[in-house]
Amino acid sequence: MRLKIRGSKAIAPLAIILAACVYVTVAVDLPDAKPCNITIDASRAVSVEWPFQVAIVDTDGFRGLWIDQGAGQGWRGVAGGKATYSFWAPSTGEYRLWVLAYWNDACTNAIFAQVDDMQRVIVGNDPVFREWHWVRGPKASLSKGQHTLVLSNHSNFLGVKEIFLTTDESIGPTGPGRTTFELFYDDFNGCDNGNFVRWKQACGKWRVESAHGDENPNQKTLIGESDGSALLIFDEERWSDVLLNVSIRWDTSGLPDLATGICFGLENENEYCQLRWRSIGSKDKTQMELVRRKGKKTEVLWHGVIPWGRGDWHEIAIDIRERAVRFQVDGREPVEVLTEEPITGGIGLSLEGKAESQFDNVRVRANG
Ligand SMILES: [Ca+2]
Repeated sequence: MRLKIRGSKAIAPLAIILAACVYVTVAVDLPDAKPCNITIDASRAVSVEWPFQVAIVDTDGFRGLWIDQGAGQGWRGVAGGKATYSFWAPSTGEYRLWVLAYWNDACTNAIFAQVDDMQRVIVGNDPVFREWHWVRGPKASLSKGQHTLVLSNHSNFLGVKEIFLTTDESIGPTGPGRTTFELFYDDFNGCDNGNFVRWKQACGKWRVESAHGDENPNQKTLIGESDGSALLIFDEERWSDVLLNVSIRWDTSGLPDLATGICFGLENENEYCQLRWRSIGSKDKTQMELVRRKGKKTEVLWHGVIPWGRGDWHEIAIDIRERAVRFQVDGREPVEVLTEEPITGGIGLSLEGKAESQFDNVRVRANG
């Protein structure tokens, strides 16, 4: 296994930092304040199982890991395949994983990653296509010593050139390729006729439809339908300190007590924070509320009446900090609410009453 320090000019100073890391951890074996970086050449796997292969993956002749188009998607159980890497962590600490990746399209933009016996997670689902770029993965708590990373087949028609682990959250990888802080993205246009199987349908009816008829049949949106309540959740990951964006089209002119909402800090289908828009029988206004739900208890943390065109798409931005939520509708003046309890968890989309609502472009990005 070859580990290299990125960039020849950086070798001397980084080698000094590395040496410092090793010295301190030998002495006390505690996390080191100085950053430690590990770069793994994706073409240097200990073992590679088809449909992964080591191939020349770009026009500069750079070798990397590759899965051919049509080889089979792992998430559907069509094909397996994995690449196993062994690497040395020079210091005990929390390491952020980054992957220098190439995705062809929205159907082929993710890979599974597993460090040691930790939970396997999805890396990717970002909307950068046909361009090498750095994708931010999860954190791994590593002790000083030898570790194993397994990349396995989630989608096909993709490549990986490098893997980078760092204890420094303030930096992304250097070197070629843009950096994306996308953690999750779904525009519902995707593959397999609007695949949204990553979401869980807790209740209500959910479907993906073309939003613009024959004009643009490839542009699809998610439609939620409720006969009392509807909830769609994504709880594979627990997020905090993130920016959540969602586009919503919701008719507010119906009966009072109809509502649609965006959930975050979701523990389970009965426990979450929610930004929701209640119908007040108006064609151009809605009652917006920030609530925290715990079982049957609903606590309203903030409320206000805001302008809302019933036939328009509205852009919602929710900045989720550890004990604060800052939200913004259509780029207008943001509202900030402090919370007593920390906010960490999955996300969701919801409806209340006999109602229908449209959602699109759900995006989660790391803050900073
Ligand atoms: Ca869409």
